[in-house]
Amino acid sequence: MSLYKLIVFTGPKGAGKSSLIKSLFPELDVRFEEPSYYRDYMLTGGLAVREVAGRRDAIEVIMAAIAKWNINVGLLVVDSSRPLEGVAEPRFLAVIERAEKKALVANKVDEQGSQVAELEKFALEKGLEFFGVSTKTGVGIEELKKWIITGEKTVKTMPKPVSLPVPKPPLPIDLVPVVAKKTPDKSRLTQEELEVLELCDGKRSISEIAFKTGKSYGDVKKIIDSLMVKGFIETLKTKTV
Ligand SMILES: Nc1nc2c(ncn2[C@@H]2O[C@H](COP(=O)(O)OP(=O)(O)OP(=O)(O)O)[C@@H](O)[C@H]2O)c(=O)[nH]1
Ligand SMILES: [Mg+2]
Repeated sequence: MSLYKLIVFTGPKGAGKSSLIKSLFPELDVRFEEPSYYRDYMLTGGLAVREVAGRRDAIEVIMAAIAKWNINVGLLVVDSSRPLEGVAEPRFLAVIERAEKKALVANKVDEQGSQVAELEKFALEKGLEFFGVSTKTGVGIEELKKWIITGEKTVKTMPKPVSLPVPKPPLPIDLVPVVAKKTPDKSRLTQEELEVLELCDGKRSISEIAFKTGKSYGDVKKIIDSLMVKGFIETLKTKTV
């Protein structure tokens, strides 16, 4: 076993691993050229940061020794502006598999067309915590740091994708959210999400929920999307109006 408890950063080349290390731990003298295999930075308190090279050959070599790594936190860092395919390859998941705490970090949420919702859904499926961040704007960095250090998460925020149009009802069709048979713990939902979830009875449409809550259709749709990602809403039925 390694002497230090490791905070491991893995993920495809150019995802922003080095930038993220620098944003989280500005005191470190971070190098930006890709490591041959991995590069360590010492923190206080018996912790060390380890950046793993994203190349396939490097990860193959690393996997032979990984059983000896004492991984406290495993972070799969991905560029959220790139297609999901190729981002979450099994080799990256294997690197953090044995970590005590693991998370998918969607970096570059400042970029156009950032695929935050898809990545959050993927994280949920794989049992990973999820963080949307930008090392460029600083969004989400403090929340991620808090979780790394304390294991606690502040209010769950979904960074808004840049300039995606607010969905409008495909008139004359309205959508009816159907609550999942088995729902996760509601304690992590926001007040707004709880309010909307309460009104989902399998009959009420999004327009009707919007009317009841005084919110716009687009706002309710966004809340419903978030509830879907979190596993509370199973599907959306269409209803002709
Ligand atoms: N727009 C944007 N660009 C970013 C962000 N974070 C990093 N970058 C850019 O992404 C590129 C790669 O960043 P690095 O931090 O070197 O990524 P890396 O994963 O360490 O790369 P390798 O070690 O070469 O695999 C650089 O040009 C960064 O400036 C971000 O939040 N937003
Ligand atoms: Mg790097």
